[in-house]
Amino acid sequence: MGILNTIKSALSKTANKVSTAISGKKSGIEFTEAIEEALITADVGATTAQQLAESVAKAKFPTSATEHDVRTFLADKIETLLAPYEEDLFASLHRPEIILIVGVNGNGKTTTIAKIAKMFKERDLEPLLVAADTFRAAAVAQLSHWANELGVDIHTGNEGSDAAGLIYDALQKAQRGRYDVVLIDTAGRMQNRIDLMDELKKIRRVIGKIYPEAPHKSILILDAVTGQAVHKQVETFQREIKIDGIILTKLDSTAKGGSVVALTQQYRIPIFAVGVGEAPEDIRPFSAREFARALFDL
Ligand SMILES: Nc1nc2c(ncn2[C@@H]2O[C@H](COP(=O)(O)OP(=O)(O)OP(=O)(O)O)[C@@H](O)[C@H]2O)c(=O)[nH]1
Ligand SMILES: [Mg+2]
Repeated sequence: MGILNTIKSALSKTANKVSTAISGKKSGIEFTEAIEEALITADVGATTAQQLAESVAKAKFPTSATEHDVRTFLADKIETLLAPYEEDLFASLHRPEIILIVGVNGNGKTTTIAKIAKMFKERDLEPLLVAADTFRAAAVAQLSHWANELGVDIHTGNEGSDAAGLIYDALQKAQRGRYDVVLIDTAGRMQNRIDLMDELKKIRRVIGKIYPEAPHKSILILDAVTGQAVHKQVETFQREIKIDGIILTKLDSTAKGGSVVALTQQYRIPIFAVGVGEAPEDIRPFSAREFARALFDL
């Protein structure tokens, strides 16, 4: 499946909602309200939904306008909103590029590391995976499985060992090695666990001791299925540790794909990529145009 089609099928649940709203007549208060409601259900955020519905009303579509015309109009508007937040995972890489992956339990951190590692490998850049989720033995096994599958190196420690210490060792190994990118997996943590947030701060400090400018990217992994609750997660992680951007996972299993729009507009946070399935190849760099068009099934 081509890139565009993957995003389209990932966003089809969201697109269906919007299409249904537009399928009736093309003017009047009911029409604009239906559009606003569909956009709110897709989680683009109340403010954006209202603005977009208003701009549709202002555009005064003639009765001859097709559903396709309206969808194209909305997609163009959303593309403009999203464009400033397209962020390239491969822009201005350091050697090695140190990437720290953080987020709430089960959001897709470990899976996303496998996906990112695969993308780097495909560019002939060698990754080192760091299994710094020392809370669960299964977490190390999970990342080891992917390392094996992808044929890349992994640094592991003992269950229950200090994550920051393990990362320190891994980075020393990276300094001696031939790695282009170091991908650090961390334990899932709820945004309200202050002790775990402090651990992340410690991890950042330790990384900075070996590579003063690192982590070069701290990426927050968000689960699109979570809907509105992702806002709290962005707020907390942004406040507690510096976040350079997000990767939104599980777009394939939700009708709330519009949350990307709300997140960018509210927090001005860049998007590196989106996850569209469970396999290592199920990731796509974030493209405002592709995303906006898929959101309206174009
Ligand atoms: N459908 C779908 N499933 C995904 C995606 N990304 C991850 N998953 C699944 O979500 C579940 C959790 O993924 P993990 O990568 O283990 O999440 P995690 O953040 O590392 O979880 P913890 O380490 O427990 O905090 C797994 O079953 C993954 O296969 C995605 O883009 N789409
Ligand atoms: Mg994990």
